Amino acid sequence: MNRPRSVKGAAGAALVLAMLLAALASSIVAGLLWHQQLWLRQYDFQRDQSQAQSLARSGIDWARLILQEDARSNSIDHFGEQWAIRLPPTPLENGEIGGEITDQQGLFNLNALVKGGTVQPDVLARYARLLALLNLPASLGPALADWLDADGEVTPGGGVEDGFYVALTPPRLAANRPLVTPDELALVAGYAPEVLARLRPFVTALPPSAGTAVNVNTAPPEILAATLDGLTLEDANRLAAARGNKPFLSVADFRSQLPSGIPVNELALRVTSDGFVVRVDVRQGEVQATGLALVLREGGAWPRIVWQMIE
Ligand SMILES: [Ca+2]
Ligand SMILES: [Ca+2]
Repeated sequence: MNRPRSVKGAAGAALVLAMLLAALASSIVAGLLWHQQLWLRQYDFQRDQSQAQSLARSGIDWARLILQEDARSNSIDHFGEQWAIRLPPTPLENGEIGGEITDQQGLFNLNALVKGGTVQPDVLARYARLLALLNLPASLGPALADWLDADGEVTPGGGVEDGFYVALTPPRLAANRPLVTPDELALVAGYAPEVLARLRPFVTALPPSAGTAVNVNTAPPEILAATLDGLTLEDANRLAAARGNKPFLSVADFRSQLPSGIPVNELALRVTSDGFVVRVDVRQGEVQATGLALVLREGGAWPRIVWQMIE
């Protein structure tokens, strides 16, 4: 017996509606589950991220403690000390932590080129020797001096002031203040990426309070040769190799091992370090965090953080 057409149509519509409702219900459930999973994943991510960042901060404080203990227990600084030992990635709950403390006092302090707003000719001469040793253009010295100094007068030999920078796209002005990090060199005339790559291992940006003298126990041979006019790179290499077994105990000790006839400015040399860069790498779950800080030892005080980045 045939059912009336309308009843048949109604049953068909009901079936389609039921199927639609089932499909909607399952997509709502799937959506809810997906949202819940997303929420849980976001929760995990945020928890891991905040843990990783707080571990990076703790790592920097731990490095400060190592540096303070070192200052208490001895009066020279060299690569044979505890602070100089790199911590390889070390497992901890839900991740790992590693890091290193890098001496900055053996490097050329770019900010020393200018003191009280005025270019220091002796420091500029040291920088010129470093640039020559690295086969970099001599004009980089005056260009940086003008970037740092307070006046608007162009330093001879390649200096440029605001007139050069305002003509750039986008225009800018010379900073006329010390660098916070050497990365700012990228803004200075002539400091192209390939120049920075060559220069970066030898330079730092310490605040004026860290002084301008370099630690002869940690300075790369190029810095020793640049600091002491007349010292060849070959002699500097020999001095650097010798200190590996026996660090210099004093500037006089270092001086006694120099070839004869090298004029020594004792104010440019030291056997201690105040400035250090601390780097801490942390992983928590799938989240990575890095802590980076410039730390300064000042007397026996708790080492000061000059700047810090956690990301
Ligand atoms: Ca020490
Ligand atoms: Ca100037």
